[in-house]
Amino acid sequence: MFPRDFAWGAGTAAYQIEGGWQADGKGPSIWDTFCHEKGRVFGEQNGDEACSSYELWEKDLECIQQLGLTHYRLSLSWARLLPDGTTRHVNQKGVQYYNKVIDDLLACSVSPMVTLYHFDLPQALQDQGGWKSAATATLFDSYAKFCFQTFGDRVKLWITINEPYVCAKLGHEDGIHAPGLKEPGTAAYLVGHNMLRAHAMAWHSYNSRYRTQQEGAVSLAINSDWLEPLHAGRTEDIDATERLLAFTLGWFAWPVFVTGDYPEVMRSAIDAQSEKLGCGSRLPSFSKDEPAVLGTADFFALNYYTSRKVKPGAGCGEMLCMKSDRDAGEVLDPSWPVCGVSWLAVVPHGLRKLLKYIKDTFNNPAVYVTESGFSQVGPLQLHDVQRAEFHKDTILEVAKALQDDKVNVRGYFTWSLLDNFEWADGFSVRFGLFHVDFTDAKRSRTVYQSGREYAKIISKYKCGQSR
Ligand code: PNW
Repeated sequence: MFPRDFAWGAGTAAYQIEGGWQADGKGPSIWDTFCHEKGRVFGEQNGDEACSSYELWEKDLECIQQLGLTHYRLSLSWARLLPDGTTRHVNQKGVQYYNKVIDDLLACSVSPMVTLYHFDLPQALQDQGGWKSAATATLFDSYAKFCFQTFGDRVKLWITINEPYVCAKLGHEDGIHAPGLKEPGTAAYLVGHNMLRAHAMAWHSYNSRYRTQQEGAVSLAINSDWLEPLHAGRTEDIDATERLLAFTLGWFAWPVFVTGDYPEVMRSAIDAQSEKLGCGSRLPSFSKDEPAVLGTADFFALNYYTSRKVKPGAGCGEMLCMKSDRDAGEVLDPSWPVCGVSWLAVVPHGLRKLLKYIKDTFNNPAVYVTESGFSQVGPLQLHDVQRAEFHKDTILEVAKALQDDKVNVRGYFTWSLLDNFEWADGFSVRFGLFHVDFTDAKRSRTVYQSGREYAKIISKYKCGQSR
């Protein structure tokens, strides 16, 4: 059912697991700052220590081996490597840490997939305007080149930026993620634009300087729900679905995979609303003098969690905000069970549909599912049968996408290897295949039933039944 070289992975992100927020010369990031402000995160929690993976990497490696993963997705902390965000000062302790992680993985025949940016901008760069500033894209490119140069002899799968949509919207429109800015209808479009520019510059740097020697692949990870009209035959619902898709997946995938520019539906909706409000268009344009954004992905990296039904409305009226621009309301189908966090309806078959859509819309790219997960809240259940079922069902949908729809799926990464710091939800939401005891100084890791089941699936398909 699965090709011999299919990637069986699990993922984590630096801020969510590492801790050691001030260890060995690391600079502060926007998540350090955000969590240390009152009222930002559930229970005033923070990632100061998290899973202590900066100290306990060997324990993570044991978990990875226990699952039999072929791939491990991790992110690098920009501020651990470059404390002030620039290459003027390199923190060698940070370089040593990631060198060890990468070398240990390879020694165990596990391939690293490395994300350069998973939400944690160095605070020093936020102080100069952060992602709203065009200069941050150039500094990201320098950081990316530094990483390709330092680790690219061994890392062959790169993600530049994880979920630019979440960074832009949750961080700059809603203010519920770092840097906690609430500038509806304006900042998120600017941030998304600079992230696309940053990604494109880094891809071009890899392409022209490192690709021939290192022979790796570079992309950005795009999160998307599967969306369907609330009423299949109703024009308004179909149009609303198209708009919402343009404002989420399309926002980042259209420029990179289709036209080099934002979806027409997105631009015209923003322009129309801008005219009503009497302000200029708030969606920036790509400059012809800069490296093209079209064609800057060697594969499609998809983070999939859930599905939605869509109808018009749910804006904030005449107010300036993204919701008014996109004029689309999301509805949960009552037949979909919700697991843990309120936004996560369990819809494995949505992934198959989304994969088919990606194949048809983006010219049949190689696809990695770089995140897929199921959360647990409330009392700890190590025997997490539902999560085990979820991964089994979801992997079955990937198999159908491969076999029946001929989607070029190359890998599946569960989110997450470990229970970790779940952003604004702190430690109250658990996504791990291993439970982490945050009351224990040793942060002991215990496999969940879902981890055992995932290991069984991997051992059944790995190297075994090739196509
Ligand atoms: C992703 N939402 O983020 C991230 O890549 C992970 O770091 C995170 O742990 C995982 O999903 C689970 O949440 C999201 O509120 C954060 O819709 C928030 C949302 C979606 C994705």
